[in-house]
Amino acid sequence: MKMSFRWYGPADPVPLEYIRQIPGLHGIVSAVYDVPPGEVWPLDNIMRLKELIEWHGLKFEVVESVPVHEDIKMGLPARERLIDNYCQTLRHLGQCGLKVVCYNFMPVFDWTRTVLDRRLEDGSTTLAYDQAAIDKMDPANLSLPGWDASYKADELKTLLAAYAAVDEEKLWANLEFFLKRVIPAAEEAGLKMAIHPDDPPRTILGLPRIIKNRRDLERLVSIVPSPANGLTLCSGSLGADIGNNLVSLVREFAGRGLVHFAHMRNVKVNVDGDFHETAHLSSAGSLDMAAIMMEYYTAGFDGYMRPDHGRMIWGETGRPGYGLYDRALGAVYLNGLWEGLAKGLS
Ligand SMILES: [Mn+2]
Repeated sequence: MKMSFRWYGPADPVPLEYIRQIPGLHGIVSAVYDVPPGEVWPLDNIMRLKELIEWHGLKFEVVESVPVHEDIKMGLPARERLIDNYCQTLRHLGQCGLKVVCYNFMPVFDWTRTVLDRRLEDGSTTLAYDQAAIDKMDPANLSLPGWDASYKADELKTLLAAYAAVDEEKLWANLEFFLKRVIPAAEEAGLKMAIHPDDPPRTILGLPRIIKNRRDLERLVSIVPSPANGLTLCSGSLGADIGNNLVSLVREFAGRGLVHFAHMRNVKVNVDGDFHETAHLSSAGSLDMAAIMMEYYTAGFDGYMRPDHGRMIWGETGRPGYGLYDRALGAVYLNGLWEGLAKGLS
C-alpha cells in the first residue's frame, strides 16, 4: 500500500513543505490545473509538476483527475476530437512515469453537498448532504455550495437542459464508447485507469448517475476486461449508501486486482440517507475503517491509498474537505492500522 496525499498544485494553500512532514507518505496525487478541460496536457506542464513534487522528496505517480469533457459524457460529435486529446494526455502522462489516472463520469457536478461547514459537537466543521435541501432547490436558478464559481448561471441552465436527453442507459453507452478508445491507449502508455464512483451514489437533480453500487462496478469492469480498466474505490462516496458493503466490495474488486486507488473517508449516515463526513476513526462514523483496511491487507493490496476529505480542525481555513490537519491525522491513523495488520497485532 502506498500512502498518498492530494495536493491542488502551487495554488493549494497547503504547501508541499508541510505535506512532506506527514510520516509514511509515498507520494502526491495531483493534476495539471492550468489547461482547459478537453485540451491536451502538455508534456512540459506534467514534467514541471513532477519535478516540483520530487524536489520535495515525494513521488508523483497518481493523477486525480484527468477530467472527462461534458461533450464526451453527452455523446456529442465533438467527442471524437476530445477523446483523441484525452488519449494524447495519457501518452504524455505515461512518458512522465505516471501509473494511475483517476477520473469520473458524473454529469456536471463531481460531488454534491448541501453545506460545506456543518459544525460538529467538537467544534470542527465538515461537509454534509441533506436531501431536503436539494429538493427545495429551484432547478431554474440552481446554486450548489462549492460550484457557483465553476459555471455561469446560463451555462449551467443550458448544460442541465442538454442532459435531459441523456438517461442512464445513454450515459452507459457513452461511457462504453469512451472506454473502448481510452483503455487501449492507457495500456500502451503503461497506465491504469481508475474510475471514481458517484458522490453521493444517487440520482441528483434529475441527472443520470451510473457508478453507484456493486452491480454498476461489475458492469464497468466487464465493458473492457483489462487491468487498465479499474477502480478508485472511495469508501466515503459508496458508503453514503448504507446498501453498499465496503468490506465485501474491497474483497471482491481488490481481490481481483482491479482497485488501483483507495480513497479512505468515513461518513455518518442517517436512516433517511442524509450524511456528513467525519474523522477517519471507525467510531466517528458509520464505516468500520479497520475492517476495510483488513480486507485490503488480506487482498495483498499494493496500490495507492489516500485519506479522502478531512474536517476543518484547529482553526484551519482553506479548501473545504482539503485542509492539512485532519487529512494528516487520517494518513497517520490508516498507516497505523496497516502497521498493526502487517505485524499481526490484529
Ligand atoms: Mn473520493
